[in-house]
Amino acid sequence: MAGPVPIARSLGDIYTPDALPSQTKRWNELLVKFESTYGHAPEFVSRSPGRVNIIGEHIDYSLYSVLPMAITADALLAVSTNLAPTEPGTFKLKIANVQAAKFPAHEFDIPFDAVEIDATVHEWTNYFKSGLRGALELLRKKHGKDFKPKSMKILMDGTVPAGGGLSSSAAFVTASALAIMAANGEQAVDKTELTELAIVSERAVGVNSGGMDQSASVFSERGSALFVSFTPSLKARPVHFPKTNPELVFLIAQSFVTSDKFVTGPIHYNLRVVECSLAAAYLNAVLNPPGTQLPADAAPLGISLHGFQETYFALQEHTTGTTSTKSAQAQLEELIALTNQTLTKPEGYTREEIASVLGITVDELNIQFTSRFPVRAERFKLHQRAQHVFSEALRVQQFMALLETSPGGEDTSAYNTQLGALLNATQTSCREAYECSCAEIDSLCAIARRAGSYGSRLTGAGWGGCSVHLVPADKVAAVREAWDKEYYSKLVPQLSEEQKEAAVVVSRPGSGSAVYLVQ
Ligand code: NG1
Ligand code: MG
Repeated sequence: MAGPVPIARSLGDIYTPDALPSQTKRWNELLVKFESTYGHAPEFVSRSPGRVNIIGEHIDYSLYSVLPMAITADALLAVSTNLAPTEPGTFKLKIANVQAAKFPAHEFDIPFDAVEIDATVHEWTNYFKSGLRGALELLRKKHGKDFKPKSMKILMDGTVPAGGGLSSSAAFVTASALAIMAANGEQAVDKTELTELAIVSERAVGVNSGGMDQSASVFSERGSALFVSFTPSLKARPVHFPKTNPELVFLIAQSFVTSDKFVTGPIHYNLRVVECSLAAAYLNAVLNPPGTQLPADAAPLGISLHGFQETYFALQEHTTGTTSTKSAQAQLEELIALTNQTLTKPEGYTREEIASVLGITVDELNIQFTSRFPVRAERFKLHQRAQHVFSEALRVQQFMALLETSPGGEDTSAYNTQLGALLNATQTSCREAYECSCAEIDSLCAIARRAGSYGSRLTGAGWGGCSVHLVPADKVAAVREAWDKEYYSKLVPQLSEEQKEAAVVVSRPGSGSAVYLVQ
């Protein structure tokens, strides 16, 4: 799994047979467009896919393991380094997009050592620049601080819908960082290095994200999902689904509600990140001995609910002088009970209340927790957020345990139902405790379940975007029909034919990042 990003020799190395014809056409169009834009062929194409998350929602930034898989939709960057800088001490970037009307072309002269990103404006090239900034840091570490980056001409084609919960941003940032590494002569880009730099880079665009998407985008392998864990260090391993009868299929359905983290971060995504770190600090202050410090881990705000779990159980062992035999699942069950006893205010906690429990001033609290990314809230719902995170981390463990047991027997309906029940429980928790669903996603899930889905839930950040459904293969047509009748037809005339076509896809686990050398 670890090791260098593969160099693809044919598109068959990248796409599943069913996707190949349409992708071949798209790649040819990209190469032709590059030539007509820049006057010559590109040297290579860097590619990173979007992902769908199967289970483990909103827990990556609390450093709990997650189970996503890559999808066919991806970001492609065709690149050439045949370009001279014009200003001394700088390199040049020419960047264009095949969707020129939506994403206008730009030219930049960038000083060797300072990539400026204005995160206050919503500009598509910011994602490229954030990958650029991270990749250059890594290149300077490797080759010395006087490293001179190559100038580049770039043409992008992205098919992951933006704001759709399928991680268009991570696909773009990882493809960008990979393109820059390859353009600067790196023949073997290490997957872990690329992922870690993309995680940190994406935060430069204004979202305090976890590391699931970048990991899924870089590490995925065709035909399997990916189990990603973040502690003690980033690890990803392929996971296969056992053979079942009826056979299972993942369907992804768009809600067409766009949720843009860049715009709504202060009340949605970034606020949840803050609430989870505050919950960790609060539980630590109440449940651990006075003065206990949580580990400064790689979570966005430096402490995490997972860090609290580790510290809490390590201290328990220390005081009782025993070595804990508690399984991860038993620990999480205990944490759920402790959350109920400790965080008793469903209406949430004010800054003053939290600061006084932590023994710090409100100013100190603001500096530590809410200064990096702006958030807007009177009260922080620590009980609900911790409840969701611990129970979702537990569901991931339960889901993995099921995948590791054989379904057994001729008919595996009971096993399929158990898998689905965990997905349904995630949706309930996301809707009620984490408040990251929306009426449209709830409705897509209810319709799908009525038509035969075992388990239906939002995927990605939520508040709109996409949903994922575990459906028996023989019910796919019925579920599609039900959505058409009860959901999509009601959105007409807002939806174009093309959108309607793309609204529902059968998701086949695709491959991760690759560099494709153009002959
Ligand atoms: P989306 O919005 O689907 O890209 C986001 C985060 C993930 C994870 C999920 C929720 C980014 C780049 N990604 O995914 O890290 O926290 O929400 O599980 O912000
Ligand atoms: Mg994203």
